[in-house]
Formats: sequence, structure tokens, C-alpha cells
Amino acid sequence: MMIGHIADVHLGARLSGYEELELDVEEAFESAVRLLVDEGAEAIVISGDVFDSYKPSNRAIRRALSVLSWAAGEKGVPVVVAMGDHDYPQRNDHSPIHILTHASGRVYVPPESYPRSYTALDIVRASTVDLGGARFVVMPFIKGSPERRRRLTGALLEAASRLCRGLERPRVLVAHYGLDGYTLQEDAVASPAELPPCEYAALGHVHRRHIVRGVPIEGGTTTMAYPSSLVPLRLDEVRRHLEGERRGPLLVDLSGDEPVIHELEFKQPRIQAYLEARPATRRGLIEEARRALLKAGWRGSSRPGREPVLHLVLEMPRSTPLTPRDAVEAIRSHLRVKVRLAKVRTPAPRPEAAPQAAGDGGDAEVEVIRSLLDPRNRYPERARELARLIVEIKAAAARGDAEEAARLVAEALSDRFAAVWDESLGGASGIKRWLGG
Ligand SMILES: [Mn+2]
Repeated sequence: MMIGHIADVHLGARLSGYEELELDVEEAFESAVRLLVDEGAEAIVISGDVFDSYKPSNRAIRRALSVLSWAAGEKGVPVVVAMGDHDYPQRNDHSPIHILTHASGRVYVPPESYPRSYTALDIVRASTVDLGGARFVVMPFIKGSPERRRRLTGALLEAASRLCRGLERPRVLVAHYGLDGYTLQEDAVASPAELPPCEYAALGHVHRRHIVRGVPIEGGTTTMAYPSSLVPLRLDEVRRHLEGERRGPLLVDLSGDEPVIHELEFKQPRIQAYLEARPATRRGLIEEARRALLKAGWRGSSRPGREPVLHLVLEMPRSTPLTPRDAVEAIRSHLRVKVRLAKVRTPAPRPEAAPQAAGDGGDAEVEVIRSLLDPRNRYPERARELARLIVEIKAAAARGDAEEAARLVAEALSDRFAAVWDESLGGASGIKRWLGG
């Protein structure tokens, strides 16, 4: 059987300053599914994060349903969907991925809930679908503290191993998992060695491409793959994309003893460029922007609606003659491209001008905030990242840059930090006291 594998679509994803991202993601999803069907996929696996939020826009839901109805209904290519952390519902609601079963044709989504009496083996059995050409074991997503997720994932993977031993080949594990060595340590729920005996582990969650053959597991080896997000969704993804990291759908041939993985050529809906600049003059900045755009594949002119987007990080000491707004406007009007101001850094003044104690974003300040956010030290890296953002918000507010402050606040409140905020506000944390609550 030939299967298509995609993950981390994030339909409905938004980015201020690059409003078209939402449309670009929809278009990329549609073209990835079409490409897989055209290339002969007999089933398509989506390893979680179909949607960016558990409450996607109606438009994102409609697009997802129409694309899946085309593949599963019109073309007769069944689709298997796993739940991701972004698809995971809040209390008392449903996940949007269960709406996908209303597409025409065969769309499989693991059950919303399992009877209390179910053992781990019952759960994985209920989440397994046999499409004739292959058996797909779709792992449920587990929410909660890192310890809880790791413990339950371990139990379910062990049950999946038992189940897989009795299943006919080929067997495909579908899971939205960060594995040890492929994500931040606090984000990982299992080690690759815990993967069950399956021919292919179709993974999602890590927005980077990893294709690993010969992963040692009990009694043999397996092949695992993260296809990466379809479109670069964050600054780090844009940067790695520019360094040549591949993304897009994988076509996996399961007919032999070992899967054969084709990394399909996938055209991005829009060029995304990146520039970190310390502008001295408008002219110099425009020239730097032009070079960054050309390096990203821009040809110097843009079809309307297809203009490249330049993610701009500005380093602006107080003496800079331009404001961030001037800088953005200069590039926009001269090159006729989209410019997204991703970050403005104001280098810390010399100590004699502003002593550490005033809070210049030094490590000590970040560390205090980090410990208030995450007193139990459950998300050390994410919490440190959020603490840095909070310090940047303060700095932006201090220099009267409301626009930048608002952008940073939106970033701090994004899903990326949801777990840290939950921990901070839910636990017996210091941040409430710190905020005076
Ligand atoms: Mn994702």
C-alpha cells in the first residue's frame, strides 16, 4: 500500500503582519492532499494539528471538510487523522477533528472518549483501523503534566506493541508525539525505543523534518518520520526553511519489507524571507531587504496577492535615526513586498546609564520571572522563553512603543505558551501573587 503522510497543518493559523498566512496554509493543505492523490496515495495520514486551535474559524473547518471530501469521497482515498495538542478540546467541548468525520467518504478519527472500564489494550484496539492494505494504530493525544503524559503514553505504547504483534503487516503507528531527542526534553513523551513493532511510525508535532530508518525497538527496528509543517509557521521555521530544510508531504510505499519514503517536491504558496538588521539609513536597509528577498528566491517582482513576506527583526539602539515604523514602510513602499515586523530589540544601554537593578532584561530578571511562572520547574525552556517575552513587553512599554508591546503580548498569549500559563495560574504559583492577584 502507498500512503501519504502529512502533519502539523495548522489550518486557521494567524500571524499579525502576515494576515495572508491563514489563506496560505489552506492553500498548502489543499495542494498537499491533491499532490498525494495525484502521486498515487491509497490512503492519507494526518498526524495531528490539522487545526491551529480547538476553535478554528468556520472558514478553516469548511476548507478542511471540502478538501477531505474531495480526497475521501470523490477520489476514494481514505484519510486517517490523529489528534494533536492544538486540536485538543477544552473542558466540555469537542475537538474540531471529530467534525472531519462529516466529510464524505472514509475519514477515520480516534474515538472522542473511551469507557472507563477500558484497559490500555482496549483503547488502542478501539483506535485502530484496518484499511485492507494496511493497519493504522492511531494513538490518542494525552493532555496533562509531563509526568502524566509520559506515564500514560508509555502504557498505551506498550499496549500498542502487544496489539501490533498480532496484526498483519504492514502496520502504521499514527501519533502526535514529541520523542526524546527530537524535541525539548519537557515536551517529549516517550523514547523512540518504545515505538511498537510497526513498519512505519507516522509522527507529527515536531515542526522539523526527520526521517529515521533502523530505529532500534524491542525485537527489531522500525522507521519513523516527522514530515514537518507544510508552511513555515514561526520565525525559527522560516529560518530553517531558508537554510534548506524540506517540508511538505511524504509518500510512503509500504509494499516491501522496509518502507520506501519519497520526499515530494512541494511548492510553497509564498516566499518567506528573513532579515535581521541594524538599520543606519533607509537606503542601506532597503538594500539589505532586497538581498534577503533575492536569497529566499524572489525574482524582484511580485504577482499581486503573491508578494513575498519579509520577516524583519530590527536591532535599534536608541540612537537609530529611524523608527521601526519608518523602517517597515521604507521596505514596503520601495520593494512592494509584505513586511512583518517580527521583533524590535533595543540593545541594553551601558551599565552606567541604566544599572542592572532597573531591569534591563538581564539573566537574573528573566530567571525570577521564570521561577514565578513555573515554580515546579515543569517547563524550564518554554517558561524561560515566556519570561524573556515578558521582559521584552516591559521594555517596549518603557520606550512607549505600544505597537510592539501589543505584538509581544499576543505572542505571549499564543498557544505556544498555554501549558506554562496553565501551570502558572492553575498551580500554587507565585505569579498570581506577583501580579497582585
Ligand atoms: Mn504542530
